[in-house]
Amino acid sequence: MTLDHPTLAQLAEHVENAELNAHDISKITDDHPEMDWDDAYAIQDLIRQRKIARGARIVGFKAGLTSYAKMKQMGVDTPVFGFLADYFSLPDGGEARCAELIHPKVEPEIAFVLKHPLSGPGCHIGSVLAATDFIVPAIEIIDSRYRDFKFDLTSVIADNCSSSRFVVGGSMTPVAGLDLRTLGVVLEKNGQVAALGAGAAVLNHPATAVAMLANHLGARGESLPAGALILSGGITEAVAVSPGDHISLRIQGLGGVSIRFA
Ligand code: 0L1
Ligand code: MG
Repeated sequence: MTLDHPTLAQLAEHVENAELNAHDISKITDDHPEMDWDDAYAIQDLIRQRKIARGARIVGFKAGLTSYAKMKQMGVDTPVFGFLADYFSLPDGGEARCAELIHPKVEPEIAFVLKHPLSGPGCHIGSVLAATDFIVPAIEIIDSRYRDFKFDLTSVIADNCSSSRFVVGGSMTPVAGLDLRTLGVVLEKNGQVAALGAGAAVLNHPATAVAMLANHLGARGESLPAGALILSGGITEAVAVSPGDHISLRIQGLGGVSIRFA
């Protein structure tokens, strides 16, 4: 930890205001190059507390940078983690308002809903599958608050890992008997295939990302509660969207989900 509390609080306000007012900012490490991971998660925690103090509910968590390609690109060997507030959630087939966002991109993901709490350390794929109630297809809308999506790792963690909006499909699938690694994923933009993938693109198995999230929270004295929704990570590269775009996702055996950008 390198920053004092007033600086962390000022940075949390600065980054959250960029989100709430949909304006971009330069990455915060430009002014605080000494910032470390603990500072970054402390800023993210302060943003979470600011939202809770204003009456928002935390409905879940997410793992980001979960593909080996993206981790290599960022020079890290672990994913990053963020939280999901209630107002991030959009209805299936509904509308995302671009005026509320800066430069949104979409990612196809498998979302887990837990029936039992999960706490690390020591969480593994087996614990995650045993604690999972069902999975649903999900489109995550990421929107870095940093100009041109240019950031380093600590800046992006402080910015709640670019979390912005998400939409989940309504077909609940139990995990028993499913091989999540081989589920095929088709993401379409305006009726054209925009990206293709399979579940194994996320850390070889999407439940690994959930286990790592539980272990990350456990190290900080937190856990994943029953009922939490967890976005396990982008299965393909993120696809940029603009007003007028229609995005639909189909995941083999899990059904589909869609969103329009207005
Ligand atoms: O959900 C994600 O994988 C995003 C993590 C943060 C990095 C980015 O904005 O691409
Ligand atoms: Mg994501």
